[in-house]
Amino acid sequence: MTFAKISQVAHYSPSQVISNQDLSERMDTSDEWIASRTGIRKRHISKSESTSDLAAEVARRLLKKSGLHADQLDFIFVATISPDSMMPSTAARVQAKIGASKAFVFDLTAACSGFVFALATAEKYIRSGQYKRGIVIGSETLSKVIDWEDRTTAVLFGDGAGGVLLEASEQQTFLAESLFSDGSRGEVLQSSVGLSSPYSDKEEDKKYLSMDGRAVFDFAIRDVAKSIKNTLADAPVPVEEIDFFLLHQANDRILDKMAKKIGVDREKLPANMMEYGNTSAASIPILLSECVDQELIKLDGSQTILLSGFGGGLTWGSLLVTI
Ligand code: 4VN
Repeated sequence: MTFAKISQVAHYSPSQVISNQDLSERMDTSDEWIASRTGIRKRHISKSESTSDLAAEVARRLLKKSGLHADQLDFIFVATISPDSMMPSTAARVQAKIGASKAFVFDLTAACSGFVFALATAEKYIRSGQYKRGIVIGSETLSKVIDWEDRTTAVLFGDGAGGVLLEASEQQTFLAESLFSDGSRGEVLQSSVGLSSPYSDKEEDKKYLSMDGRAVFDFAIRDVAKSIKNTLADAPVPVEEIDFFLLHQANDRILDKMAKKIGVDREKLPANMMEYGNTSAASIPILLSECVDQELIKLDGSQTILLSGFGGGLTWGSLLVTI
């Protein structure tokens, strides 16, 4: 039997940092308001790099750390809701930038669950036995889809990218998976492609990302917390033996509530939204890579972690993996 394992992690974020204080000079908000309600203190915002530039840097870092050449990759999947273009895909741009000539590549759109959905997808390709090695990246330049006049959303989001190298393994490391979507509630969090035709009588799409914060908040603490609880109840590993719960970095108060609801110590839910804001599909792999940099996570096969994404679509899902 062939299984898949996460063998390397990396992240990259643009160097320009915008603080809450900086934002308060542009819109009616304050560091106190943003930090106390969300935990966010700053965010990295790209000056000139695109989503594929950030993702390509993550790919280069993954290759460097693992001593591999780009032509040894069988696939590249990029999860994003802020692609450079619809065609070519962001993944195709990454392929060209790093010279991964043997890979097949595509983007996957599942908002803040994108990385978890893409990793679950990649794991199946490897487990099929047909592909040995690939990279899965979450990358976003949300700064380009945000309405910088709207203080209810502009303060929440940021740019960045993270990813993993996934390789064939004899050991089973993906222990549990549960993925969900509810398109009927999709409008509570939307970002359009913004195109129209002179022959269409359809109302023009909203230009920017918009969110019904209350509805998304309730969804997170109700539906997502419940699904994580169910996943844990069915998992082959007792909750106490799970080392870390890496949840989508949307809001620190939500992480407090989730920890209580799922019955785990808040110390087991690391957070970095204070530094990056909400980077949608990139938030979980950036957090994972930072945990490895800080040696909380060792990449030696000795730990078990839960990855859980939730957001636009609506989409939500969790993966329990040995790492
Ligand atoms: C998951 C969540 C959020 C989210 C929802 C609401 C929210 C983040 C509303 C109340 C406001 C503070 C901010 Cl839970 C977003 C995504 C999208 O990635 C996913 N913040 N807030 C307040 O007034 O306190």
